[in-house]
Amino acid sequence: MQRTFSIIKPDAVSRNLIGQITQRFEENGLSVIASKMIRLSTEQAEKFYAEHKGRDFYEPLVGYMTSAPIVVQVLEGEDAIAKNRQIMGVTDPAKAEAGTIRADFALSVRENSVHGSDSPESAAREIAFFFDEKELCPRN
Ligand code: IDP
Repeated sequence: MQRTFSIIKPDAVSRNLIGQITQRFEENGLSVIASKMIRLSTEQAEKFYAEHKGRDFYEPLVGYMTSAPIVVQVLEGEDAIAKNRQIMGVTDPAKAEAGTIRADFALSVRENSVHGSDSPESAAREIAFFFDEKELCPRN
C-alpha cells in the first residue's frame, strides 16, 4: 500500500468536477483517506511550487492556484503514486492519453485540473504540507 497527494485544481473545482475526478480515483482502486477544500494563500502556493521558482510559468501558476478554491486529498492504494499519475495523464492535456483526467477535463497546460505527487519523497512532503497525521483515515 502506498499513499499519494492529490489536488483538484481551481479550473476543475470551478466547473463542478470534484465528483467526476474523485470517481476516477475510486474506480481505479485508489481510496480517499483525507480530503478538504481550501483556498491557497499566495505564500502557500509559492512555497508548494518552490521548485519551479524562476521559471516563466511560476508567477502565473501561483496566480492561478490562488484564483479559486481547491480540494486537497490523500489517496491510498497499491502503487498509488504511479497509478495516480497514469489516471491524471501528462502535464499538457493536448499530449495526454485518451481517457485520462487531463485529456478529458483540462483547459490548458497551466489549467490542467489536477496535481499528483511524482515520487515517494514528494508525496510525504506534500501530504505533510497540508495534513496532520491525525487527519488521515486509513480504511483498515
Ligand atoms: P505536473 O503537475 O504534471 O507534475 P510540473 O512540471 O510539476 O507538472 O508543473 C507543475 C504545474 O505547473 C503543472 O501542473 C502546470 O499547472 C504548470 N505548468 C508546468 N509547465 C507549464 C508551462 O509550460 N506553462 C504553463 N504552466 C505550466
